[in-house]
Amino acid sequence: MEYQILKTEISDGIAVVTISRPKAMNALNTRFFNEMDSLVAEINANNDVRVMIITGEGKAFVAGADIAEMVDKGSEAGKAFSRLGQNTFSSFGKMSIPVIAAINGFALGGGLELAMGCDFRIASTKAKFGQPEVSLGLIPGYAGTQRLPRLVGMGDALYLLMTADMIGAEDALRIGLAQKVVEPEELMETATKVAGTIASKGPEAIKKLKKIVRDGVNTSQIKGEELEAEEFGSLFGEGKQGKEGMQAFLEKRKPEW
Ligand code: CO8
Repeated sequence: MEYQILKTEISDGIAVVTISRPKAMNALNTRFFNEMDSLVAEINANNDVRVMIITGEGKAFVAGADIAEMVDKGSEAGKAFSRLGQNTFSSFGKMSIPVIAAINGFALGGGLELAMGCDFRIASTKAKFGQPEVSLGLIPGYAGTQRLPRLVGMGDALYLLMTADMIGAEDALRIGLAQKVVEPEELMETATKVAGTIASKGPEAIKKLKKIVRDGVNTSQIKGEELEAEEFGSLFGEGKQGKEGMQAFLEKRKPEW
């Protein structure tokens, strides 16, 4: 597909995807979702990519769903637009590789929902977070009502959802919405460094971790522990990456994955 909104650079196993529609604060339209679905499929098929980073161009990460595109929709079309975004953001969790949001500026509405679909979030001190949908007479439609309470707890989630307050990066860090906050000029360097650290670890272990943690929170602890034991065991044995990692430690050398 020919990409107009997404710019992707791949180097050293890290794909940096920049959402680039800065005149509209990177607002999410149908074209964005089509491009992102296509890009996720391409990256899924590329075994050289070990981590994906998503960021935004200009002063916004993403300032929400495209209000101009949504305003004339009827009920069924609104529901379909909600489903479109839910599916795209869920696809980040289903990717076998980690997906990091590098939040450079406004992450509002659908933009915060996009960031919450990623595995974790690194923010610039200039980032602003919020779910302003109620100001428009709406509610979040890209799984924000479901992901926010799971990430930050019921009280902080309902506060943000009901007040539409925008919070800064330090508050986002405090409630667990961001995992790291850095100066704006250090954002991409930090995100790439974190991605590089992850990319240097056992690739199979990273993929299994993502799957077990994400599947585990949606099941019972007993089932989650069964899944963990199963996947733990699968890393042992001749030719397995766990065997190589442990052997390399004992032989005081770097593992060869
Ligand atoms: N959609 C469309 N255009 C937008 C959006 C948006 N979400 N955000 C900003 N823009 C446009 C502005 O209209 C403006 O365009 P123009 O230059 O043509 O007038 C341009 O971007 C620049 O914006 P501002 O002039 O407003 O820039 P400021 O720096 O003054 O303000 C803000 C920046 C604070 C980000 C401000 O633009 C703003 O409040 N934006 C809207 C934020 C918002 O309400 N987001 C939530 C949208 S609803 C949503 O995301 C629901 C998700 C679920 C959908 C479910 C599907 C049905």
